[in-house]
Amino acid sequence: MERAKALTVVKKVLPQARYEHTLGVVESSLELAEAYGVDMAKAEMAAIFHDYAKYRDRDEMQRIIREEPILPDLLLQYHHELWHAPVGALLVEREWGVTDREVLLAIASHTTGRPNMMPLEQVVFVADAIEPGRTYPGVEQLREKAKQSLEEACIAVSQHTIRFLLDRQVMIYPLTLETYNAFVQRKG
Ligand code: DGI
Ligand code: FE
Ligand code: FE
Repeated sequence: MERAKALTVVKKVLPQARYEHTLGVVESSLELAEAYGVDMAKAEMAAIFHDYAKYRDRDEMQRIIREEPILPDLLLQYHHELWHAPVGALLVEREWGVTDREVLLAIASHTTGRPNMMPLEQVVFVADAIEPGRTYPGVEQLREKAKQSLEEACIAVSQHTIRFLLDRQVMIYPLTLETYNAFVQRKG
C-alpha cells in the first residue's frame, strides 16, 4: 500500500492527537531504520498502522481474540490496552490486505515486545516510546540510548514499561517480562 493511502486509512480511525502520535512514530521509525539498516518502507508501513486498532470497540476486540486461534486467550485476563497491537495486526491484514509478515509482526509486538524481536519490530517498539510527541520523564535518556544501540534501547523501553506498571500496581503481561528477560540475557 502507498504511504499516502495508509495515512488516509489510519487518519479515519484515530483521533487527531493519536494521528499526530502516529506521524511521530513514523518519523522516529524512519530515523531508526536508516541508522540500523532496517527496511525503511516496511518500518514506515508498520509505524503508520501500529495503533490502527487502538480505538476499536472493546467487545469486538474481545470477540476477535476468542475467535482467532493465533491470538492467546490469556490476553483477555489482562488490561484491554494490550489488545490493540495483536488485534490491529490481524485487522490490518484482513481489512486492508497488508500481507507482509514482518510488518504485521511489528504491529503485533509493538506494546509488549517479544523475546526474539527482529530489527524491524525493535524499531517500531522503540519509536513508539521515543517519538517527538512523547514528554514523560526519562524519555530523553531513552532517545539517547536509541542513538547508541537498538537492543539497549529495547531493554530500556522494557524496563521503563515494567517500572511504570509496578508503580501503578497493575498486572504485568508475561510477554512484557519475557521481552525484558530475553534482551537482558542476550546482552550478557
Ligand atoms: O498505544 P500507545 O499508547 O502508543 O503505546 P503502547 O501500545 O506501547 O502501550 C499502551 C499501554 O499498554 C501503555 O499505557 C502501557 C500498557 N501496557 C504495556 N504493557 C503492559 C501494559 N499494561 C498492562 N496492564 N500490562 C502490561 O504488561
Ligand atoms: Fe499502541
Ligand atoms: Fe503508539
